Amino acid sequence: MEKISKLSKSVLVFLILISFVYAQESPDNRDARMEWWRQARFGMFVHWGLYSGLAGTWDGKPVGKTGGMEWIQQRVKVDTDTYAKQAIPLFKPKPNFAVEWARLAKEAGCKYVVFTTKHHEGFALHDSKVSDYDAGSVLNRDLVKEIVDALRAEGLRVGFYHSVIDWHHNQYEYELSKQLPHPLKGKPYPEGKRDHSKYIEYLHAQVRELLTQYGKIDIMWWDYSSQDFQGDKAWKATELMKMARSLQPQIIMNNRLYRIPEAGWASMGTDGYTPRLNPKYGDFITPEQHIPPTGMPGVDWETCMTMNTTWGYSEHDHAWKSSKTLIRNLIDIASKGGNYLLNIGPKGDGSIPEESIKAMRDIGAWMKANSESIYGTTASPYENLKWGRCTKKVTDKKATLYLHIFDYPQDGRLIVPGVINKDITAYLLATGEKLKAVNEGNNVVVSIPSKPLDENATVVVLEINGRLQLANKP
Ligand code: FHN
Repeated sequence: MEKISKLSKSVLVFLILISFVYAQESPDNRDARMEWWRQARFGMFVHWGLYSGLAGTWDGKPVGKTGGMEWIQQRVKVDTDTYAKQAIPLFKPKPNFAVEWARLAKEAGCKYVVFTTKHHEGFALHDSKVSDYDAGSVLNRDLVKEIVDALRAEGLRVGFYHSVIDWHHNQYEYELSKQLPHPLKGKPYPEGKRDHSKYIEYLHAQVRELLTQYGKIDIMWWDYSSQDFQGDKAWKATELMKMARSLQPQIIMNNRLYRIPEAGWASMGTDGYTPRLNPKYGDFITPEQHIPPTGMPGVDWETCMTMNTTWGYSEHDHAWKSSKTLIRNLIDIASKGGNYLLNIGPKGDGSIPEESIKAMRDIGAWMKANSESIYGTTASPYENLKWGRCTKKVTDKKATLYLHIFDYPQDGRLIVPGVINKDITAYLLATGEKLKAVNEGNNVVVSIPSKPLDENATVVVLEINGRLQLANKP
């Protein structure tokens, strides 16, 4: 048998490897990869960078009371040198800041944390070999490593938010897009001309650093593209995603390298999503500051949301959502089959605003008693319910409905519409207290205590032996 030369053998191995990595992922393999994320339902978002130390203040004056203060450089329209001179002295991460983040996320019941490795300002939180605008060069610290280690110590999954927009890089051709923001837009390039392909090389090099130096990364949260600047033209997106998958085969990525309908986008609005997603453009769509009115069967989605009105810390923004609102958002989103990525914006030293700590602890207290009605559930069988929301777990032997009561029926009768099964039991999730449940026509009526157990949401469990049978269900 003719001897195969050493060279052709290694070429053969390489081709097999590449074809394996790039082979279309089967739906079953994709489901297996997405499983933990779909079960998780709840994650913590963290926006933290040089903007955090500025805290919404520039030259001693508030830049604004609402809106994203992580955009402060864009709002005051200054170049990076001017911006960094004011921002860097105020960015002083204290020791063990990340341990506080991880413990709070755990206490709140989050299963994953997505944090900014680099936001639009372009300052990298890791120790980058391809930049001197990074934590390694400026602080002699690798903040990404500190955060990743803290998250793993609490058993949390690790997600990198990475901005493809970069206001600092001197080859980033901001005039190529009318829709993406840049502090210098409208002004000529300070260096005369730029070569965006050099920026793309830099972008890919930093992503490679992030996906090779910090162990297993679970999520890549790209941010963001516009209709006039996206995909391969803007970021060599196909190559970037292929690289990410080859370095981290189990990684889950969002849809924000693109802004086309096939990637789940209908407009430039952050609520401008459309319920469709070709897996080649990402694994989940990303409604922002917005909960879709109904579920999106067959599409993985995650609503990301601030607790006040800014992603990055602002000392002037006091428009905090109540804990009840945040808890009900989590329930509402889970009842529609989505995930909730709730944001905190730590200060320049890494400490978390008191209001965010309280909110996360309130959520954690509710989750301590009721998380079974969130984790691992699927969307409600109902379009809507007068008194609240429903999540469900279905096996081949039984269906469990988790009935989250927002508007507590004063007559003590919780009407569960359309359930015609007879073999049913009901109880309060938090205490296990059994409740009377009877069939009345095509409904089940559960007798509930006169007062809500939990003002945020009292959860009644309705266990149905056998297959769930709903009247008028097609
Ligand atoms: O411009 C960013 C914004 O600062 C923030 O990071 C959000 C979070 O999803 N994403 C972009 C706006 O859609």
